[in-house]
Amino acid sequence: MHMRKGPGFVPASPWGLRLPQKFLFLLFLSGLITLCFGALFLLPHSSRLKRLFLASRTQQPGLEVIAEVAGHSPAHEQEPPPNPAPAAPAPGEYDPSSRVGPRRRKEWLRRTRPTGPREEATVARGSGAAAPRPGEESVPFSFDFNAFRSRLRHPVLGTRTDESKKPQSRVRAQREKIKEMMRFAWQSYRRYAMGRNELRPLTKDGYEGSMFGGLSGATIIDSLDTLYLMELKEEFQEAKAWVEESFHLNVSGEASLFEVNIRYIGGLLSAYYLTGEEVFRIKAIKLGEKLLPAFNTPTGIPKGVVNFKSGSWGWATAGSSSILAEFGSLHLEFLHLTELSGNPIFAEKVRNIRKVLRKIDKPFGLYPNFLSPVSGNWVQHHVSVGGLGDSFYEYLIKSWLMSAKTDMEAKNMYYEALEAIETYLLNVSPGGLTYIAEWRGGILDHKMGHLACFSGGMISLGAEDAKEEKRAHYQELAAQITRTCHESYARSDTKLGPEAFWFNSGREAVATQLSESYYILRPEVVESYMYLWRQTHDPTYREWGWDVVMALEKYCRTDAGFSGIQDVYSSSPNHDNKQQSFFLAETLKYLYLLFSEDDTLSLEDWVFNTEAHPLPVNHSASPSQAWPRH
Ligand code: DMJ
Repeated sequence: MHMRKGPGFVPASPWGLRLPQKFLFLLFLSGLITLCFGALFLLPHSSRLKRLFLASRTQQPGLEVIAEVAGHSPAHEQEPPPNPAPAAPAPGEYDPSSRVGPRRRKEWLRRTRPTGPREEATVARGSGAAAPRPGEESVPFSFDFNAFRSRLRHPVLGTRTDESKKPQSRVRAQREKIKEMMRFAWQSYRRYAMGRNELRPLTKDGYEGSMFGGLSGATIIDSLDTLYLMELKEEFQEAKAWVEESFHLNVSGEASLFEVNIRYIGGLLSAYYLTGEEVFRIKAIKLGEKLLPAFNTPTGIPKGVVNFKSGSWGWATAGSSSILAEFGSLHLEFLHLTELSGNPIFAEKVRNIRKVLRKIDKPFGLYPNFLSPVSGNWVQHHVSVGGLGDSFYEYLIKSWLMSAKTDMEAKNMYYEALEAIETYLLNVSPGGLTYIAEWRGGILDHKMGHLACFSGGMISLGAEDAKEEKRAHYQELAAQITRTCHESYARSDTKLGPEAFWFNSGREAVATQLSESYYILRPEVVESYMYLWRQTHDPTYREWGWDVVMALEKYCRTDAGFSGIQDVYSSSPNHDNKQQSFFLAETLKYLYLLFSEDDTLSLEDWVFNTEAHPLPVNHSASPSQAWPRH
């Protein structure tokens, strides 16, 4: 039918549409296009498509965010220094990098998001990572495990040259004995307390404790890397299966930020770096996210306790203070959480803590143990290298080492703090024992806690990077402090050391009251033996370590696991009925390493967090990259 042109009349389009209809159609079409693109960019599961579209132009998220946090522009600085030659795998050692070619190893891009589905599949295979099981949460970032492994200087478990040279050597037998102790501790736990936080060996059951906010399996997570190190393969698989199937993060209690970080996050991170199993990486990141509300304070200094349910940091206790060793011992793990997730927030949180500590006045250069997260001021002037302060200092020197010696700020803070400690806290007893006292506003308590005995190892570890004129001095200081800690063991009936020992009234390196005479399977003394052994190869440290092994066997071994004892000065001490998870994470691990070759978890490749979980040195660090540098 022919239409006549008249007012308000619009001719039909070639498809028979009139102008208003055409306009409406175009409007609808443009709406549809906008909707599609909106979905592409905004919906959470669109990342793969986004990569297809944007691959060539996007920045690598991990690098970008970490470099930004470090105060560097990431724009043109993504190529790391050439990787060192990949370490050859130890005989029989799992070596995921063997599945990939050299080109692939070289490519820094591999630590970033894959650029397409095919590559994604390759990365998953090449990384040796088990694909997440149905229903398992994943994180939208992939870490290039192969590239990381190829940068290590040594095979993870070492070359075991002592074994090939002297298969029946004494040191090997000693190591085997320690391995047997670990197997026994693990099997007892598994038998009586599997899934609980720790084992009670006398009552043959488990308990949860109040530090973990409803999380369970602390012993399992703490044991993973020790089982791996000792090649207790079946036991490792049991532990891993539990993490996969039963380690649930949907808990709602109040947890210690510090304890969850050093034991759970540290344990999961190490397990990931040792094995490349995705489940550990994913759970570490998810758990790390649950800790973030602790930082929502006026200063960003986290409170010690985080409520997993409300996410609050406990305003009800706003008057209370945060503890130096707690908020100062997050740095290593949180940098790795950013490294493995591509999410800068973890690194930002710990860098802010640094900033606050850097700015604040320090009495005589000392760091008091309590700080208000509200005002950012010290709450009282109590300084200690033992409990409340200890691992803050440890994390400074280890941050320096973990950054492949690029984090100058950590280095400077560490050596400045050590100078102040030496000036104001260090003493020599009339009997010639060197010790680090505790400082209360200028008055000294002439005592050392067992916890402070880690400092021999720390000072030894940091000695070689000190100013040249100080190096020998620090090495000697480390040896003297370790000797004092050994004395605290040697002067007891059990040859195990008390929780605290004094230098008063003619009594030296002994506890002065029953309430300080207990030993709860702590690691700090054998930790120092291990570091001193690696630095000096003085056989004394192995002898001292072996004395501890014998004492543990005699006084702490029960029918169903190891237990702490209530009085180290009694030749028939009562047990405390606790097999602490750090006994498996730390004490047995450090003992085992004391009787291992230096290239087993080499200190060139790994730093141990304060729960003895090995975290890798960032060998890809360069002036332009990821890790904080000043
Ligand atoms: C461990 O949980 C850690 O070493 C922490 O830093 C302090 N104490 C215990 C072991 O004694």
